[in-house]
Amino acid sequence: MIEIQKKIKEKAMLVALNTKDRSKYLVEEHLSELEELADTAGADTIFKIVQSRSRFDPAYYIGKGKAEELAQLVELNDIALVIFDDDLTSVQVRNLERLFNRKIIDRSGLILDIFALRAKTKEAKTQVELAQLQYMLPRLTRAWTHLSKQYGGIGTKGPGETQIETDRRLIRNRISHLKEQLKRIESHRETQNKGRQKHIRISLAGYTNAGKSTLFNLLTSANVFAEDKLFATLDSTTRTLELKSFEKVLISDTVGFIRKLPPHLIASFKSTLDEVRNADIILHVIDLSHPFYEDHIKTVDDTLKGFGSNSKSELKVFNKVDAIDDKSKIEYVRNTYKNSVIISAQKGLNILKLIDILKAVIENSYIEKEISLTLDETKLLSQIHTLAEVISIDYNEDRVMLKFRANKTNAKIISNLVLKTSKNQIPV
Ligand SMILES: Nc1nc2c(ncn2[C@@H]2O[C@H](COP(=O)(O)OP(=O)(O)OP(=O)(O)O)[C@@H](O)[C@H]2O)c(=O)[nH]1
Ligand SMILES: [Mg+2]
Repeated sequence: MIEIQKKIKEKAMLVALNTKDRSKYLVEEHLSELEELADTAGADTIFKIVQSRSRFDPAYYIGKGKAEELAQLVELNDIALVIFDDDLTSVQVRNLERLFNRKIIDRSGLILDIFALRAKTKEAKTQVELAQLQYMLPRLTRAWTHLSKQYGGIGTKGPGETQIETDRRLIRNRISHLKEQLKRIESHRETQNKGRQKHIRISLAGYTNAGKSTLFNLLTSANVFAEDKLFATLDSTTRTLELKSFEKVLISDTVGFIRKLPPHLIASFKSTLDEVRNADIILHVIDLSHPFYEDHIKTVDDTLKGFGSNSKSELKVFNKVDAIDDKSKIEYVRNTYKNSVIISAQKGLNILKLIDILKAVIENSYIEKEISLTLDETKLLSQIHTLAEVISIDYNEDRVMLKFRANKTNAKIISNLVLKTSKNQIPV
């Protein structure tokens, strides 16, 4: 994490491959996204290099001749780090480091650095450190083999290897320590969430920089940090959304996604992403002004699927319409994405429509039920209160009539609870 401080204003060269299965246009777009990432991490991009090649080179990622040519360019221009758009194998990193004699970073490494730079809370810091160490572990050989080869003549090979083993052991210990810590944070969060079970939960999700935090602030008058940089938000913040006729609706803003998000990162951000995973409704925010917004939608959909989101419904929110001149783009979105709304969070355009649609979706997610309990079964009442909004309770002589409103999952849980306690008939 200290690394990043040093990287500020470092000159960088970005390298990508245009292999047979990729279009030139897409490779260039990926490279400009990599430039944004580099900028967020504090690096100055001096060169962007694309090599056309039928496939990756197993030893150098790009061709060896090209690598040698670039190494000279790096030397001549005082470039401090070389960033590759795809993830490199440890062999490639080692070979490239030797050839360039510079820091070699791949896309995952860069994203991890940005997360480390952005992490503010203890939870986010722990999550990032865990992901960083897991990423580092298999790559640990590089520096030491590099050094032991370099100084091989004076017999440092043995101590070098011992050092790797020591480092590996230390890292493994730290990883288990961090995992323990995260478990504790997670169980604390679960306790916190218990009180929230009965409320409808909405989660904002989307590609990084789509405008999630801006929309969140607008809807809740919160003050979440929003910025035109990638990964401004790493934690989740939950607030109440005031909607007339609903007791309480909770809305959360959380970390954004990007293509090729390192799997370690997704795994260690599990508890943060649980907000999204367990939401009743996902508001999928999309930056409509981005030329590749449809690729972004696909990345987000795949990422959500990838970590097993079990949200019941999703509404696509096309944001930044104020930055669109092309009317046909808006028309296209209207015709293609049925379950969607087009807004500007920054200019407050179409927000009332968004709220109306949201109310309808919420209405759909809630179920109202009436059940009759024997006096003995009233011991379930406190549990029911945590799972549902109780609308009314009428005490008769030997029975209690209970009217409640809950999301579909909780309504089912309550039905099962009552069934388990007795052979009560539940009117549907
Ligand atoms: N033109 C325009 N810009 C917007 C709009 N909404 C947000 N932005 C800008 O887009 C940038 C990113 O906004 P954020 O709200 O930080 O985006 P985010 O999705 O929370 O981003 P991360 O937390 O980094 O994933 C900021 O510079 C916002 O001012 C909009 O409706 N129109
Ligand atoms: Mg944000």
